[in-house]
Amino acid sequence: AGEYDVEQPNAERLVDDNQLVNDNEINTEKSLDAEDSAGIAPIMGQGFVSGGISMTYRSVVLKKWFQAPTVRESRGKPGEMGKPVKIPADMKDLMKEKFKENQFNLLASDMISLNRSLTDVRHENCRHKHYPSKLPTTSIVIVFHNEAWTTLLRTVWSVINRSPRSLLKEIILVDDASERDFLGKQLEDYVAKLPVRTFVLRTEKRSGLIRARLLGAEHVTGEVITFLDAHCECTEGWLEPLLARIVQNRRTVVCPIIDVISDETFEYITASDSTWGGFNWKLNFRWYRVPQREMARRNNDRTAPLRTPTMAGGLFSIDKDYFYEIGSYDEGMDIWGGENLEMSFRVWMCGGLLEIAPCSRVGHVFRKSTPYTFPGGTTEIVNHNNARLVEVWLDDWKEFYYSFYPGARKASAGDVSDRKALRDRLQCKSFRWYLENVYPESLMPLDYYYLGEIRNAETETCLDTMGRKYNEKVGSSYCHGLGGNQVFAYTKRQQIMSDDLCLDAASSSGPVNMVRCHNMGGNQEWVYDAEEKWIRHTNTGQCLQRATRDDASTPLLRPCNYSKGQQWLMESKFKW
Ligand code: UD2
Ligand code: MN
Repeated sequence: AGEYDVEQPNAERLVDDNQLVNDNEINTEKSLDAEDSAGIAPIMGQGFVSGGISMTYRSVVLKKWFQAPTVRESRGKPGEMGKPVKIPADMKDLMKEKFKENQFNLLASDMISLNRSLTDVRHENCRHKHYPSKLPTTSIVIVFHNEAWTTLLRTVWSVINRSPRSLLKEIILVDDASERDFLGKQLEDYVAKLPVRTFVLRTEKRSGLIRARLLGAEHVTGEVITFLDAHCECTEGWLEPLLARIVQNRRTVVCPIIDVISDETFEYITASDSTWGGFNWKLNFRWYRVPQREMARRNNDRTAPLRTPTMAGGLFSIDKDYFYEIGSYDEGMDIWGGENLEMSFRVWMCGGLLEIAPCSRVGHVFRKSTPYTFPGGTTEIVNHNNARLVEVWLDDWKEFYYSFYPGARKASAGDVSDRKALRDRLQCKSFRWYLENVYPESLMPLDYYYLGEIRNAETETCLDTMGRKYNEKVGSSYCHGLGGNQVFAYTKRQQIMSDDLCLDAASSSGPVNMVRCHNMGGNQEWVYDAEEKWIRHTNTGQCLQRATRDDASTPLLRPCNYSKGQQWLMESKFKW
């Protein structure tokens, strides 16, 4: 029955400073069944989103540990085994000050060893899996702009400490015009001494993460490119499950499960293994619960690779040649945003596969807001990237994006002819094909009669979600023609929907609520009579009527009576 947004992030678990969480019992179900969106779109004001070393690797890892310059300091340091760091009361001011530098608790990060230990958070059955003996080599590409020293180097050390050396070709750091001294020569000198070949590339001017990754990719000598953000921690056995999928099929793009490193305490918190990537009308990436049909396809094996409609974007492996065959990245995209959905649609529509390998787990520091500048304006840049994405890949469904978010029409996509030519050359399938075959649970309905405002003939007001949330009454207000809360789709399934909300009436006398769309008809089924202009609720046989004077902004159900207050016009300025 459709998909459900994953409730509330992990914040609750971290609130009580004095509470000692028993971290050896990491429960995949409970701890982060969470992450509304795993921190994606931090800038749009959207809510975002064990036992140590396993036997097989113990000797290898110990050896690596002795090569680490910080190993002697790591024992007894805060944060070991992924535990939260507690900042002493007299350091709270300093903590707040340092938080601003990167929008995470830098003081905490600086207290933790670069080599900190983590629990083995994998599902029990992952530990005994056999992978092909001949896996491809990979190069790790990490791009950063003004990253903190300790998060960057902890990312690097976690790769070195937890990847089989034979598979690790090199680590490529791409400095995207950072303005911090320590990321200059000091960084180069440091990485020169690492036990794995590591080097720093630098963009000439600020290029944004997309073009920075393209620069990194050019220098890859491994067979597979693995991208990571600069504030990650890889856990035991993270790499093999990614590479193994590419051996199976070189057109597979594979992501780990992205666990959460708390931006407040740096605690390592496991994420749910039953979420996949989706997106809403505004093209924000979101985590949703994996639908039953995909669970069934995997024979309910929680360790089997999971096909996901979209990826978060930062952490994935891809065959190097395939990366270029499939069109690498859109060079016309700036700074941040959009490239993850662009690549997701492209991979699926052009013959590839996008998966999450649940036995691969990598932590990432999700931030609530962005620490760096967006030269040219945050909204402008994200809208520009999204415009490129929708113009090339979304076909007719781009209207959901533009209607819902009319401000985005002002953004210029620039010249997308190369990307359209790529789509032709690769003979990619349509967005309809994607919705039908990859993502039938999408919030963008496959077939719909109407998309736009719904205006009452008598009051001239429009149905309006009023920005309310789930299970609240639908409202109506002055028709502003600005989309957003006043845009509804009337779908072939006879839903009246706005993003993930559907008009829903549970009884003939009760209110008309906005409820998470379940795609099963029932209380969410409405018949629009284009003659009478009625919106008739199938289950109760009643008609939607304008708000009364007592409750001025809440339309309700009443017996159908041919009054003007029951006439609703679906004929807005929007294209449909
Ligand atoms: C998520 C992705 C991120 C990217 C982004 C959409 C994860 C965990 N993260 O956002 O990889 O796909 O969505 O674009 O899936 N950076 C630069 N130059 C810039 C801006 C950023 O090099 O101009 C670096 C930055 O230092 C970081 C990486 O790019 O290492 C990703 O940026 P982020 O961490 O701010 O993005 P995040 O995790 O919010
Ligand atoms: Mn990140």
